[in-house]
Amino acid sequence: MIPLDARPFEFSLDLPHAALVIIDMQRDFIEPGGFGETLGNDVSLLSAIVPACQRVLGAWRQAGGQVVHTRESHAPDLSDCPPAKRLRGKPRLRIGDTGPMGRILVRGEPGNDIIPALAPVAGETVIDKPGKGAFYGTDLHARLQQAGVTQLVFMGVTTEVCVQTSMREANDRGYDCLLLEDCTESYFPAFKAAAVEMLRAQGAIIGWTLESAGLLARLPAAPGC
Ligand code: C5J
Repeated sequence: MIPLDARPFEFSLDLPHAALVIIDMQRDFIEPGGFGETLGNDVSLLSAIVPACQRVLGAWRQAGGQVVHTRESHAPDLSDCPPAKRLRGKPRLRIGDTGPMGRILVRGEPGNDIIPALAPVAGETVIDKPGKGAFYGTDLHARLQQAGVTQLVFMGVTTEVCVQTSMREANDRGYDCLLLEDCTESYFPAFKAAAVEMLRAQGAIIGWTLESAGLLARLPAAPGC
């Protein structure tokens, strides 16, 4: 066990039984012209966390840890996108419409890819999820159980939407969840701050939080170290 000085109290990282879960670090959310921007958001806020996410991903891989990437995405015929999701609000482009990076949030389109800086490598799990949560409509829970995973370390975007939803789903399924505070971001800084507070409140009711430096200082340099 690796003791981490997390909040609201110590998190004992069991590296062989932990997975790093990177939520939706996709071009559609992080680059201009994607879904995030069509909703009226300033996407530059999100790209600021990429270097911190890269450092953690690199160290986690070096330590031999398991990695899961998620993509919020829909089938080309949008059969997994309920009208309540597609028609909500007044974005410039809706899910399935064609934008500068291809069809918005559609699998296989350039905008739906994970950003090159955090691209998955062979052996890592990639989950396409039609909802906000990583467990809804996916086989993630079965895959994690198969791999003996009991702890999840979260990074990604956006904090109060897909990250928080996924953490809550994971908590209800019995996983211990740790959120890396400087490796998650929202288009709304106040929402990020509130989400981080509420997740760890009441004795880690949903999970723990930690700045990534606290994890990087403790990860072994190579598997088994
Ligand atoms: C949103 C996400 N914000 N990945 N998706 O629609 O948080």
